[in-house]
Amino acid sequence: MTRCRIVSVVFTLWCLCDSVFGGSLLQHTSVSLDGKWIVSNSNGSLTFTAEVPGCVHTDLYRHGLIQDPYFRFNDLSHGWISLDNWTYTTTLSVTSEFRTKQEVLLVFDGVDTVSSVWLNGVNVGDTDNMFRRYGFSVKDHLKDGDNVLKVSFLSPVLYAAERRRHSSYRVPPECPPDVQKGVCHVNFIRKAQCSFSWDWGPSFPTMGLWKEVRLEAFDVLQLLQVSAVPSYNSSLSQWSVQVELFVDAVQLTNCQITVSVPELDSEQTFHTQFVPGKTKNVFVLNIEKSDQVKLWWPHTHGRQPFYVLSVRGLQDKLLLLDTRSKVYFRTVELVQEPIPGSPGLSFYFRINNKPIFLKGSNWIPAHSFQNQVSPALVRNLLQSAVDVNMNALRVWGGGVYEQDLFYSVCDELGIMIWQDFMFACAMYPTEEDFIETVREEVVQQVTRLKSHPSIIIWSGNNENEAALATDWFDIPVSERPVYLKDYVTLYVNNIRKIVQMEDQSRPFLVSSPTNGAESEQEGWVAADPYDTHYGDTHFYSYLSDCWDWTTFPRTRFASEYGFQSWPSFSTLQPVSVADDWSYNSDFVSHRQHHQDGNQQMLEQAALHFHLPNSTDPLKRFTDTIYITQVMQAQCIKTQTEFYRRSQTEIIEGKGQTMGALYWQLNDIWQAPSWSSIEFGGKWKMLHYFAQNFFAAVLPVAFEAADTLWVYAVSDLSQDLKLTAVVAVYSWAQFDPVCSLKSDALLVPGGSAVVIFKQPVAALLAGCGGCTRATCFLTFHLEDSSGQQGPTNHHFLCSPKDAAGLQRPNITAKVQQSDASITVSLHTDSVAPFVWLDVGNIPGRFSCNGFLMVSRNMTVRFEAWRPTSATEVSKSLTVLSLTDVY
Ligand code: BMA
Repeated sequence: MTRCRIVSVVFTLWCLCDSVFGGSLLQHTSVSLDGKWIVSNSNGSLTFTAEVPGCVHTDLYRHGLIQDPYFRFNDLSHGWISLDNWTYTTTLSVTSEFRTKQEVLLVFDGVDTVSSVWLNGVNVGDTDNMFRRYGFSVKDHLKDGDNVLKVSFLSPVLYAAERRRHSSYRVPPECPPDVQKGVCHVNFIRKAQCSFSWDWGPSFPTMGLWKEVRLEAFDVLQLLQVSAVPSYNSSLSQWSVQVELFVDAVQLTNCQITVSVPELDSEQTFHTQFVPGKTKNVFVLNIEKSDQVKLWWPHTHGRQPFYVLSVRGLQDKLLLLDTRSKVYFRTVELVQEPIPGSPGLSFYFRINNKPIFLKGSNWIPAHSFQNQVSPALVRNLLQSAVDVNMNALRVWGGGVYEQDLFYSVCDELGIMIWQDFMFACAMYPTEEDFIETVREEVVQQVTRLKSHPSIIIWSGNNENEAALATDWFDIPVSERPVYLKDYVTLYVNNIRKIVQMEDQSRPFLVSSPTNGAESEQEGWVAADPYDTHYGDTHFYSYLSDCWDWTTFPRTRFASEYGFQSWPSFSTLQPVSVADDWSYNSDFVSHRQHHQDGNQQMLEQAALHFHLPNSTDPLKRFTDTIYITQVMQAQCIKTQTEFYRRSQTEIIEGKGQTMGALYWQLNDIWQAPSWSSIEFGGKWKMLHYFAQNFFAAVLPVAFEAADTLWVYAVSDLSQDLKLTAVVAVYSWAQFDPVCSLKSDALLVPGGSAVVIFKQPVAALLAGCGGCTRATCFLTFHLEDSSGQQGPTNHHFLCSPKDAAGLQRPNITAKVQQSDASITVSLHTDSVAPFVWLDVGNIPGRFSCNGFLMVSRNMTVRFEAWRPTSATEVSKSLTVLSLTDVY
C-alpha cells in the first residue's frame, strides 16, 4: 500500500477564484493526498496502483491490463469496467500536532461519482455528484501514525439503473438509441451525461477521484474561496466590486478586512465577525477612479486587462487572511425587447453597452477521461478558436463544468462563454435527494465561476424545453403535467432561484434553445421553443441542400447548427487497422453514433460533388474523408454567412440575427462528428474556413431569384467606406474574364448592408461568353487603404457540373524560412478546395482548403512541436477537388 506523508506547510488560503498569488500567514496545514493510491475491483481479482487525480480506466490502461480504450471497438469490450465496483485505498501518516488542530477536513475537489468514504473503518461521508466538492470533518477519526482511507465506488451504471427501478414513473429517455452503443438511465446520476454515450462519443462511464484530494487542518478559520464580481451603476457612473469571502470558521472571530484595488487607488476597511461554520461574507468596494477603469472586451473588440484585488484580514495584529485575485471589469446584458416591424423580441448581448455579434462554436468535453485533459490541450483548443476569429463558445450541458484553467484562458483571450448547467436532452428526476445534490452543485459551480468575465450567461439545460415542447419522448398527454411540473421544479424553482441569488451580474436562461422571455410567459415551456421571433434556435437539416440558404431559419440567434464530417486518416490510423480503412467497414459504422450519419454525409456531398470512386481502396477511403470535410466546410460557411448577413435587417418579420455558434468545436475521440477540430487538435477544413467566415470584415454573396447579392458585413466599431470588387473567372484559365466594382458605400460598424446587386444573366452576358457552368466568382471588399477582409468565392453551378475544370498538377516546395516553414505551391490550372496535409505532425497551416486561382501561392506551416522542412516535406500531401474524381 502506498503512503502519503503529511508534511506541514504554511499556505493557508486556497481560493477557487483566479488567484494570482494566494498565500497566507495563518497557521494552517494542508497536505495533498494526490499521487499513488491502490485500487481494486469488488472481488479483489484486480489490484493495482492508481493515480489521483485519475480514473479506473486510465489506470487499467497504464498497467497494461486493458488495451487503449479508444482503439477500434474497445469501448464495447471495456464495458465490464463500469459494471464493477472499485475501491481506492491509501494510508496516511498523521502527527499529533496535526490532529490537535481545531478542525481537520478531508477535502475532495471531485469524486466520480457514487462512493462511500471510510477512514479507519468509519464511514465519514458519501458522495453522489461528480460536479461537487466534498469536505468531510475527520478530526475525531484520525489517529497518530498510519490511517487507512478508503473510497468505495459503486458502478455508476448499476447505480443509475437502481435509481430508475425505485422511481415511481419513467423519466425518459430510458436508454440512448442503439446506434450510440451506450448504457441506460444516465439522467439518474449527476455525472457527465455524455459518459454513457452520445451521438459523437463513446460510452465510458468513468469512476475515480478525478480532482485533487487533501487534508486541511486549521485552528481559527479557513478561507474556502474568494469571488470578486464588479458591477456598474450607470446613473452614478460608478464601478463597485462585490467581494465575497467563503469562510469556514471554528469559532466566533472578529476580523478587520481590507479590500483594495491599488492600481485604482481604491481601498476600504470593514469590521466583521465570522460566525462558526461555513459562511459567505460580502463586502462592497467602491472604485475611486471609475472613469479610468480599463474594460475587458471580447476578442477583436478590445483588450482584456485585469486589476489585482487584494483582501487582507487582521485579528488584532494577527494576519488571518491575505489573498490576491484578478478582477476584470465589464458589463453584460441580454437584450430582449420589441423590434419595430417584427413580431416577437430581440435577442442579443450587449457588452459594455455595445451590441456584439457572437461568433463561435459549442464546446464538448475534450476527452472521455478528464484527467487526460492537460493544460496544454485546453490552451491549444482555445487558441485555435480565437485564431479563426471566434469570440464565443458555448460550454454544452451534457459534459462537465470545465476546469478553472479553461475559464482563465477564456478571460485572457476574450472568449465569451455561454455556460450551460449539466443537463441535456432528457427529462430529470426530482426526488428530494436529487434536487438537494443539484442545489449544492449549482451553488458551488456559480461560486467557483462567477469571477470570470468570460462567462456572459448561465443557461439551465440543453434542449430540455424543446424535448418537452415537441414531445421527443412520446409522453402521453395525460402525463405531461407531471413532466412540466418536474421541469419547472428543477430549472426554475431551484436552479434559477439559486443562480439569481448567487449571481446577479449576468443573465440566466432556463434552456437552450428557448424563446427566453416568451417561454417564461408561456409557463417556461413554450409551444414552439424554436420560434425564430424569440430567443435562440438549434437547427439541423442534413439532407436538404445546404447551399440553399432559404432552408435556414432566419433566427435571432443560432446557438447550434451543423453537419458531420470524418476526421483525417492520420487521426484514425492509430486507433484502427488496415481492415478498417474503407467507408463500408465495421469500424466506420461502429464509430458513427448518429443514425444514418455516414450515408447522410455522402448524400449531402453528392448534391454538389462527384463522390470518390478510386479503385484503390485506401485512396477511395481517404478521398471520402476529404469530400466529407469539403462538404461540411462549404455547408457551414453558407449557413454562417447567412446568419452574419442577417444581423441588420428584418425580412418578413424575421432577422436581426446576433449570434452564430456552430455545432461543435472539438471532439472527444477519433470518430465522425460535427466538430471543426479533430481529436488531437488537427484542424478540419471547416476550421480553416471559419477563419474567413468569422473575419471581422466579410463580403457575403448569395443568389435570390437569379440575382446576385453581395453584402458587406462588419464587426468593427468604426464605419468603413467600402467598395465590392467582383471578379468573374473561368474554370479553364487563370486570369479573370472580367471584373466589376460597386460604388463606394458607407458600411456602419456592427452591420450588414447590401453593397452589390446584379442579375446573374446580365452579369454573365457582359462577361465574354461566360455561363453558369464555365465560370465562377471571387469577390472582396476594399477601401482607400486596400483590401478589407478575405477574398470569398461564389459558385454559379455545382462543382460537379463545372465545365472546363481540369485536373491540376500541383507541386509543392517546403522551405525553412526564418522561424517558420513555408510551402510554395504551383498549379497549372484552377484548383478548388486545395488541401495540404502533413499527417501526424501537429500544427496548422496559415490557410488551407482554398481555391487556387493563380499559378503560385505560398502558405506557412506553424508547427506545435519542433520539426524541420525535411520532415514536413516528407509527410506533405496535396489534394484538390478533381483528384478524387
Ligand atoms: C444537439 C446537441 C447535442 C448533439 C448535437 C448533434 O442536439 O445539443 O446533443 O450532439 O445536436 O446531434
